[in-house]
Amino acid sequence: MLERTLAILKPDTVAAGDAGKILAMIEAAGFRIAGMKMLSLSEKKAGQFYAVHRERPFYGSLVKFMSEGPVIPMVLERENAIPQLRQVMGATDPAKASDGTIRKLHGTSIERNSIHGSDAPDTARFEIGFFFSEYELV
Ligand code: 3AN
Repeated sequence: MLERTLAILKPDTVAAGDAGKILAMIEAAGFRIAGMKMLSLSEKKAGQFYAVHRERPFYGSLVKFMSEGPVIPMVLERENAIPQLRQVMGATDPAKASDGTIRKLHGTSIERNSIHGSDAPDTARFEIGFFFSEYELV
């Protein structure tokens, strides 16, 4: 089934100048870019995006990280986009991510792990709507 997911190239990726390399990996993995933009998240917006993690000990630090510089949110489309993107991303902790994955290649810690990808259809719907309106998706 053709599916859409939300990815975010995180501030570490953009600051390192690695956005293009990661985009190339995503396209090579068969995703079509249905929407893309660059913006800076305020701490308030980052906090809203990660509201599900509000009670976790790393929430404050995660919100600071996600608002420290520009990010590139994008909507990606392919068959089984949600699990397929998570496979290309690799495990949350780059140290545990498989060889050749984005996080293994570009992540530097469990927090500064280069890329976000939605984890389920309901979160994908929420996260796509968080950044994009219908007319911005092609
Ligand atoms: P994933 O992004 O792999 O779905 P989540 O949803 O558990 O992982 O975590 C969301 C984000 O929170 C991660 N991408 C990472 O930046 C950060 N994070 C997760 N676990 C930790 C942790 N133990 N310490 C610091 N940051 C974390």
